[in-house]
Amino acid sequence: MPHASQTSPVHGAAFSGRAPADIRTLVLCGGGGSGKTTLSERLLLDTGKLKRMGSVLEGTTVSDYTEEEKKHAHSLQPAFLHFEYEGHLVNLIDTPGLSDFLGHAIACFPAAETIAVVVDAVKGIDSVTRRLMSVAQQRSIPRMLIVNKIDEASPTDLEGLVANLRETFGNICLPINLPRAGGTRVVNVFEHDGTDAAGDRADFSSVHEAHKQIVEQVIEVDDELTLQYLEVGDGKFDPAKLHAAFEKALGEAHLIPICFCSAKSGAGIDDLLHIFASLCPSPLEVNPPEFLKRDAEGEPEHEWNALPEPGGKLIAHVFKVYTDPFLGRVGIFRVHQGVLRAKSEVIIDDHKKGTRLGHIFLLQGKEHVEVQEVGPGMIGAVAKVDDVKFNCLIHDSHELDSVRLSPLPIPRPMFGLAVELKNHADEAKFSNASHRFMAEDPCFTMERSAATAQTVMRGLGEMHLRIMVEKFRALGIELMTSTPKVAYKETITAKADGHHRHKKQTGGAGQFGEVYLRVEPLPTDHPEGFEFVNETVGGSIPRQFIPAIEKGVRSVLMEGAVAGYPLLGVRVSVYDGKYHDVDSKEIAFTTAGRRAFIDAIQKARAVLVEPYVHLEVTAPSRYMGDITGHMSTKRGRVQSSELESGDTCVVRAVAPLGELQNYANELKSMTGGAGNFTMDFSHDEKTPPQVQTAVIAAYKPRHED
Ligand SMILES: Nc1nc2c(ncn2[C@@H]2O[C@H](COP(=O)(O)OP(=O)(O)OP(=O)(O)O)[C@@H](O)[C@H]2O)c(=O)[nH]1
Ligand SMILES: [Mg+2]
Repeated sequence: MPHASQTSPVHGAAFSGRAPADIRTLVLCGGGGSGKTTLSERLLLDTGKLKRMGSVLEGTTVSDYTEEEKKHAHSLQPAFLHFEYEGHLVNLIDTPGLSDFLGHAIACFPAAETIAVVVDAVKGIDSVTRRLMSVAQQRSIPRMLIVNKIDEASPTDLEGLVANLRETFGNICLPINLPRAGGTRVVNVFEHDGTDAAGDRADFSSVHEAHKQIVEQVIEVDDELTLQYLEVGDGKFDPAKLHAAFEKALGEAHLIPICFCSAKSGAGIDDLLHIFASLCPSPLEVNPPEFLKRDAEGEPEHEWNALPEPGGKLIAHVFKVYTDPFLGRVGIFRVHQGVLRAKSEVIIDDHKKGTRLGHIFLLQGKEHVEVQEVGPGMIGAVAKVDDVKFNCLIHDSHELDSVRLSPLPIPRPMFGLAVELKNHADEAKFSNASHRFMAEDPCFTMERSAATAQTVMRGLGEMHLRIMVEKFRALGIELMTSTPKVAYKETITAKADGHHRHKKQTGGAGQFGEVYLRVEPLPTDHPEGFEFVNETVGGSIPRQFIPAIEKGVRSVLMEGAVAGYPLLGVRVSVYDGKYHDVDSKEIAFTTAGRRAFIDAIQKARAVLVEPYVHLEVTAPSRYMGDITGHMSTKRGRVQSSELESGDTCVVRAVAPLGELQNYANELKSMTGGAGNFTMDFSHDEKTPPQVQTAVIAAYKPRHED
């Protein structure tokens, strides 16, 4: 449901900023190289923000301003742009499209009212397009499709692409404009019905038909309008009357408009801007972003909606953090309610103590303009506040301490690279930089694995990690890299009992504790992978020693019991034991618990499991056989392989992550660079017996306490 009408008294100082009804915020996302950055450049040029259009290849665009972006000619992080059109302020977030940087794009979704997915007119739909469309749908955010590069495609190609889009994303996808004059212009089919001066001239399809289709789709959301439409007869309905219904159709995912343009030639840009300003929803017109709130400790969380009005209590969500050479740590936020003021005292998440903000800014690429206040619906930046973290909430009332954004489906970093410092003197610098990069990139982690004695960085793909290595180098930290050893985990497959009696007599007071316990497997989807239950009766072990036993048991989890890998999927029930009035101490029960647990695990048919990932590969259909065949050499299982219209195929498979360290390159050489894929954690699965035997044999146990 869209927000209720907003009329409430102004809270605190008067707000002189932009009215939410005037603001349009869009995330521009879509496959790598589909033209988002060039399109942003064109939009800035045509709205007077630029005198000359920059070029991605020459490294002169507003969006791709970092050294890494210029070098690779791809966006690697979101860029924040804004311009005015038809009396509205349009905020545009130009996001990276390579699947290795997808997390950055998805992280921006809660900041926008419209997700505009750019599709390359020649290359068509790829895995990234599908993924973004599906995330936007899950979050109930209005979507639109922008078919770019129409200068390169024939009318037949474009007509085929429309059919593909409708087949893939449903018949709710309908053109809102159509190319005409050989792709040099477009005609808006929502506003024109083919009978006026613009005529019925489109490069394919018919203005009249397309008008009828989109109008009928829109009015379906409103019974009253449907009746009126039937009375008036087709093609003679004033589209100006359809605004509310149009917003409703977008909000209910009953319509996904398709627009055509060429960022290069400028075709369709005016109409795109007109659609942004006149038809994309304002913050007041959409489904509110999904926040959760807990009213009191121990109670379940419930949905909570912000009201985008300046009078309310402040709620701003930080969806991007980066380090600027001059400003230090910068947090980019979207204000969802109330007004965020420079130098004000705010609360971050549930911190007890307030935080004093410094200067706040609006952004245009790397340029930042200082402002005094940022109101609801706006995107701003705050600098030099160390407490500001990715995904935190900035607010001004302890009543809102428990509010958080419902978790976004940001891809989990699976792809690993083992790293080692060339120069050990860089240890402290390396640790600082690792923490900084983890704070800035929701899809990057750095961890030390005790089992493999390796430091492993994880990200979404080979290119992502290569760029991370370059970022370390830019800070003077040289890293040596290698393929990481597989991150196995241990789990058990049978129930077993364990027992240990710990008794030590050294001079004075001794140590005594005896524990009987049982272990059994937990379901693989158990959230924590561990449960500890006290089943003792009659005080066989006094209550105060139970936490000590749990501590002993837990001490085994990290280092495993059979091969040195972390252990998961175990329920432990302590059911009996003995104690001694004088000699029983916590330490004695910690040791007894630990040893009894190891005893049980060794009898519980422990196995090694390894991470499996879900892969979705899109490529020209002639490579389908190669892709599925190659999967079987990787111990992978193909789940589906489908031919899509438009000469592409989609292969979905699960495979062990350890076999896919070089998949990006392998796919590239298999498909001559035309294939692409997304990869996501699927599940943990038992390793083949020969692998397991070898790994266990190589392990030298350390349980010598
Ligand atoms: N012919 C043609 N080429 C275009 C058009 N738009 C962009 N390009 C070219 O396509 C290439 C990729 O453009 P970008 O703007 O970097 O694409 P992007 O979507 O920002 O790419 P990522 O940042 O990697 O996601 C560049 O060489 C552009 O010049 C267009 O409308 N027509
Ligand atoms: Mg780009």
